Amino acid sequence: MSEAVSYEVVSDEAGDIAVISIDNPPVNAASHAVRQGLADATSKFAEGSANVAVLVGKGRTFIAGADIREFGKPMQAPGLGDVIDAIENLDKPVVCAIHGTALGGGLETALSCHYRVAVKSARVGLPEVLLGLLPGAGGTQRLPRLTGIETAAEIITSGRHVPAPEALKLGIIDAVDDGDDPLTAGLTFARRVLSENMPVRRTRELEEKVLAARGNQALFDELRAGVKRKAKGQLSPQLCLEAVIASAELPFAEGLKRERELFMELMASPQREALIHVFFADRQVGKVPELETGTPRPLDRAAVIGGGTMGSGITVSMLFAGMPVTMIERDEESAACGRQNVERILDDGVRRGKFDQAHRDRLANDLYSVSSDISALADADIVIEAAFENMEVKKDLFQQIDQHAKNGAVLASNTSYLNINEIASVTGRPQDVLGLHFFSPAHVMRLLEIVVADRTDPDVAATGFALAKKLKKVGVRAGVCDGFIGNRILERYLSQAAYMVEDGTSPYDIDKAVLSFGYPMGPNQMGDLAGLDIGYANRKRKREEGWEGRYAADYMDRLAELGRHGQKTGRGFYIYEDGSRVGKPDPEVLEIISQVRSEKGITPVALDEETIMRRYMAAMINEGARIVEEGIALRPLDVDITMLYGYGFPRWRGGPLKYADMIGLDKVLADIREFEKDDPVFWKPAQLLVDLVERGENFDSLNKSANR
Ligand code: 3H9
Repeated sequence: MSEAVSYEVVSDEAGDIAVISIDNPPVNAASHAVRQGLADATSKFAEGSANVAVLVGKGRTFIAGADIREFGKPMQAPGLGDVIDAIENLDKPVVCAIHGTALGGGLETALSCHYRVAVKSARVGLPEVLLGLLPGAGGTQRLPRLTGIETAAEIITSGRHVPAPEALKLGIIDAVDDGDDPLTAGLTFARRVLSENMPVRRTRELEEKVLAARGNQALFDELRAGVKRKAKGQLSPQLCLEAVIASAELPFAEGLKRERELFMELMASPQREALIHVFFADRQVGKVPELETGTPRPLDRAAVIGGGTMGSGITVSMLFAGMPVTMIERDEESAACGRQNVERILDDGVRRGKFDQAHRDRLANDLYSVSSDISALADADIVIEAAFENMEVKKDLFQQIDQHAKNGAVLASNTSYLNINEIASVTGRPQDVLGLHFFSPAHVMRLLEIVVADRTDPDVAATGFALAKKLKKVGVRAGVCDGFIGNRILERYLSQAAYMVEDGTSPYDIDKAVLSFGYPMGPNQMGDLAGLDIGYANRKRKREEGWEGRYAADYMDRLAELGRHGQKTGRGFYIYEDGSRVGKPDPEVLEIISQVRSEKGITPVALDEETIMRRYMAAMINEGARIVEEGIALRPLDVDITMLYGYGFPRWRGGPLKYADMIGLDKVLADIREFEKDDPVFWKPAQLLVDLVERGENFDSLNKSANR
């Protein structure tokens, strides 16, 4: 028996009960040792005296799935499918006792047992789709036999975790135990099996629900259309559904074969590689040096300065986390506006059914208060300034905050571009200052850039990460520079998009290319949503500050000057009729752009979709590389996570630097060198990119060496 699985027999009044325990911390993943141990335990039980077995996990969870770290390496026998078959084929019943989570291969193992009991807090699911895979050990064939194909399709294509009480209703498990000890729950159920002489019940033999759907093409087509709509270019949801449909259309053994073929297809796909990169990057991004040396400070009360869009969104995200927040505005009128903004978001939550009126009132009245007196921040553990994006305004506010904040309070600025060192320098406590860059709408968007300035104390940085966790956000560590990680990269690819338009490509073709790459919207649609007047104001500021480089936004200035500010004015790059959020292309915009081109003497050359994306991505990757090279991002994976959670980069492409690795850094560099011939200022290759190509390494080698 392997060390990861133990086998013992408990003699009970009801008879002998075998207990098979899995012990493979942290999450009992079904790695080789577990599979071997289960295979051995199954044989032992088959030959032994016990009449029933309980399969249970030790530690915090039942099996959380196959061991993802083994993917891509040669598979060591026995495979999980073989172990699962052996359990199901037994002639004596096995009861699976679930706590924590039974996910992926974990639930598949549970489905091969003859009965399933779970503690109340347990959750089950087949989340392989989120890794670009499908359940490859019989899950797509067994789950529909318990729930019917529509429910199985929903669970498998979404990957959601199903809470135990719902799993009971859906027929996935047989009982929910009131206690919290899975072994006790399993033994209680096993005694029932013995006393009631409950038979071996094999999931694969339960045919009724799948036969009910056999040949129902209309249902299959409807399911296919639904999945295609949601999948947006992602392959795994579509193949998950095909495997589920096979459970209705084919006998069990053939269905399993079909599942295996589709599983192998996904295993070989770049989407699987990208999504597994994201799975590990999600878990690595929070591992930063300050969390090793620093200790988070308390986060019991917060103050937010500013009640505009950002201030109210930040306030609401803290209210959602149960934190009392005092919002501070400069006068009574602005304070009233701030309250209105917060209440509008809360009311919207009630309207959408996210919470009820009583909860809304508790957040608005008990946890939230607003004041026009800055000294009201005196008892806050953390103060977040979310005022107008202007250095002088911020410096003035930080001087005032410094006067009133209590000792040890964390002082944060929600600036999206400005220098945190400069802001910190006006206080007598620069060690307590950091940047917390939220993304709009702040109560929805999951990204939080945690900007660690030169003198930020590790405890303060650690508090930023603790806040991210509390708000259920993804904290990414960033260094100080104009735009930090995300906006600095954004500026580069938006500029590139503007250059392409000025040189002859239609803005609508750019949006189309970016959409078909997998983004939810293109850069010009995004401009319309954000407001073209905002970019216009920023460009004005930059020009006043002596901005250099090729200027390609004349046509955008022209649009803004014509009052085409985007969705809010019904016209921007697109026309929005009758308040619609879906814009239509406007020939007048193409006219304006072509006018600007001829004034500048540009002979337009329109690029095809592939070239558009090569340029767009190369701009993003080159700047990402520079950001890593300068230490603004700790690792390439921090750049990936930033672009995934804050800027709509398609998750199944892994983030820009993983994408670069997958197409090959030598190819990206060759593209940049080619573009450099026409525009050497914009396209200077990042030194890190050049070095990695020379060394035959890639961004992931840097991730790995940083995480060692
Ligand atoms: C599958 O099953 C395929 C089969 O259908 C077919 C086979 C033929 N493997 O998330 P946490 C690590 S595909 C290896 O921070 P939590 C994780 O990296 C699998 N490692 O904890 C982390 O390591 P570190 C389908 C894994 O409490 C540590 O465990 N299953 C695996 O917040 C703690 O993880 C899934 O997709 C794994 N399967 O959440 C479930 N899982 O400390 C994936 C975790 O070094 N797992 N690790 O950073 C999860 O969703 C969450 O981990 C879970 C716990 C909810 C279980």
